[in-house]
Amino acid sequence: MASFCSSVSMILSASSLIFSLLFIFSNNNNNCFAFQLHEVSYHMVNIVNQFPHDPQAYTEGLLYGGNDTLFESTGLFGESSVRKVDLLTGRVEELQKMDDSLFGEGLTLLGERLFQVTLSQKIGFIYDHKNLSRLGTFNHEMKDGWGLATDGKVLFGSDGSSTLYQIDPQTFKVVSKQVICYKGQQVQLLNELEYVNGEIWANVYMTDCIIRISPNDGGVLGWILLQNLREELVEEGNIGIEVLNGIAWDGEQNRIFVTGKLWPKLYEVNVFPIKEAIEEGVIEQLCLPMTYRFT
Ligand SMILES: *[C@@H]1O[C@H](CO)[C@@H](O)[C@H](O)[C@H]1NC(C)=O
Ligand SMILES: *[C@@H]1O[C@H](CO)[C@@H](O)[C@H](O)[C@H]1NC(C)=O
Ligand SMILES: [Ca+2]
Repeated sequence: MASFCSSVSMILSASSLIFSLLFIFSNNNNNCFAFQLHEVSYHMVNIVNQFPHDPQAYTEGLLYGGNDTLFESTGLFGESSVRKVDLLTGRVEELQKMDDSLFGEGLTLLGERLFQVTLSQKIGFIYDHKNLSRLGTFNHEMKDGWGLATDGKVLFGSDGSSTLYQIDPQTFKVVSKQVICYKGQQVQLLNELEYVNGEIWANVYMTDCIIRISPNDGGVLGWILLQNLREELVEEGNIGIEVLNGIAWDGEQNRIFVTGKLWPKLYEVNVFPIKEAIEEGVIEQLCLPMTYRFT
């Protein structure tokens, strides 16, 4: 009887704890559960290789197209373009300049076609991957056009919010969407995307962090901290560089490439686990600049 009572009271206290946690987080009105779906891991990078990158390229989309070739989308009004770039030399082999009224954003390659979204508009463009000639346009249902990636079936999209979208590549309708949360807080400003070995990786705008997301349930798998790259560029005297943005995955050779807006270099990086425990609040400080705080 005593054990029955204590287990009931344990259940009651456990459920009231869960209730109060849910209350705290729903009070924040942020659609986040208090618990994590996955054990979150933390990684850093070291540099395996570095390649030249056009320091005028305001990188908004990046992907690997095989045969040491990258595809890149650049932004800014009057400067936007889609490019085919030689990895080793950074040489721009093909360039399709966009209309001055357009701001290029996320880019992905599905089959032989490149899909690109644009800032502040619902319009996207489709290009032939060989010669970058424009094949058509589409309209999407996201609030804005920031990042794009694909697993070869659906398009994954971001719009600067905490939502990761899955989009039908034929109809461009949103087929599902997930709010991405870390420790009960929305991860806002999801930007450039990459599908990497069954995961979605996203640059968080204005940070040197990449978040790893499970496309199955929207749960956070981990964080990759890349502060060392921009620090190195600044130490080398590159004062005009902007934020980290642009992840490309070579699935054949399992290589990860990253760059940033106006960065003179593109890095191949090795991602490795951080040995030390991550102190409370560090990830929030480094990776969640827009977090709503309970103060
Ligand atoms: C790979 O790139 C090289 C150099 O640009 C080119 O000569 C070659 O034809 C390409 N191969 C394929 C399969 O596209
Ligand atoms: C680009 O390639 C496509 C498909 O191969 C072809 O139909 C089109 O004529 C080419 N455009 C130019 C400008 O070469
Ligand atoms: Ca990418």
